[in-house]
Amino acid sequence: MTHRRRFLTVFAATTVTAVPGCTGSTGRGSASVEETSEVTMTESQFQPRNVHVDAGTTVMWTNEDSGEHTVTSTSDNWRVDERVPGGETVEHTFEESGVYDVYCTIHGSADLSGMSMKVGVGDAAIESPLGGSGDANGGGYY
Ligand SMILES: [Cu+2]
Repeated sequence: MTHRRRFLTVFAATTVTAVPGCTGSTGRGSASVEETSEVTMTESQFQPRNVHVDAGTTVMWTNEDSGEHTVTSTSDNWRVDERVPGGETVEHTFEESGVYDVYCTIHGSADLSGMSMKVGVGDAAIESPLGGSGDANGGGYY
């Protein structure tokens, strides 16, 4: 008879975008995917903007600017909204394969324009890497 808590928030990734093959670069140097767990927030942009890590890896975001940024999720597979004051670092461990979209609520937007990035984990490949500063789909500051 109890209907409470029928709709629990799902935090873990339930949809895995598994694409065989490597998380390739498209050939455009500014839109490549880098194998690294270390991301900096520099001049109001994530560097690099597309990273890939193995499942279970802890990704660290270090704010090298003096002003505040945020690490905010905008894909359905996780829920994070963390303030990162200048000089500080936040981290998140990605246990599940998937592509996780991130933006800064101050300098970017949820459509991944402005300050934004993608994290590919495990078997999941980033199919459309975000461009570097100056590209049509990236770099614009808000
Ligand atoms: Cu920011």
